[in-house]
Amino acid sequence: MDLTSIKLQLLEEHYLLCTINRPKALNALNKSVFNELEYIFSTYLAQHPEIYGVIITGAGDKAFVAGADITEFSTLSSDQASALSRRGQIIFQSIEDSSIPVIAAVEGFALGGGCELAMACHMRIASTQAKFGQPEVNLGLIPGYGGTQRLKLLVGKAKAMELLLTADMIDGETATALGLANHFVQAGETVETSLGILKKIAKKGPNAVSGCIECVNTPYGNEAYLKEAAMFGKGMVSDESKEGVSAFLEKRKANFRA
Ligand code: CO8
Repeated sequence: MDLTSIKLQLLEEHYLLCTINRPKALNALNKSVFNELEYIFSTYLAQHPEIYGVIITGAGDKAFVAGADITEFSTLSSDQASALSRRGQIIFQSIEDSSIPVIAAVEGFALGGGCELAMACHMRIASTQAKFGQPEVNLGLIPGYGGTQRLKLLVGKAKAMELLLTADMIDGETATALGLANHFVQAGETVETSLGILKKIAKKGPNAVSGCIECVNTPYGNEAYLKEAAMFGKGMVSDESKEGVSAFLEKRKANFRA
């Protein structure tokens, strides 16, 4: 697939930098961006096992992503809007369910669908330029790409309610204090910080990493505990854990990707 709205760049051979590349529209999520995100997370990554982790960022210095593309809204029927919302939810779910880690490097605005995209990633790195918010109520709308659910999980019900109802924008430092972002860094340093985290994770057991992602993503409850126990058992007899345990006993570093 020829990509026109997302730029792909391989960093240090194993890390995919995906740059949403519509800076004139503050990287707003139009149909083309969604088609390309769908392709990357459903097809491209499956064809490239040499990729150990993904960073999503926005082109230019003004925005990560300033939301869904509002210019596509005016002609939508109710059914079409619901269908687009559901499609976006499914594509974002494929990011959240990715078996390799995905980090959002947020410089500038992460608003509406942009904040929702960042929240679908496994972690978020915010710079001094970052601004997060769910401004949909300003448009007489609600979030449609999972924002009401993921924001509540990340910052708790009370703060999520406040951010959703007031449409207040918060800076990167506040987002980090609330748990919406993992780290707060200087402007221009989010990709480098994300890469450092991905490189650290790449040294761990890849199946253990994907197992953690899957278990954390399973809604709290008995089913999640059962899944954790089953995956723990499977892991115990895997080559990966044999290497990890042997390395510990032999006082050497584990090499999971030999
Ligand atoms: N969609 C389309 N174009 C946008 C968007 C957007 N979300 N955000 C900014 N742009 C465009 C502007 O129209 C402008 O274009 P032009 O130069 O052609 O006039 C350009 O980007 C630069 O923007 P501004 O001139 O407005 O820049 P400012 O620095 O003055 O303001 C803001 C920056 C505060 C980010 C401002 O642009 C803004 O408020 N943008 C809209 C933010 C917003 O409301 N986002 C939420 C959108 S709704 C959503 O995401 C719902 C998701 C669920 C959808 C469900 C399925 C349909």
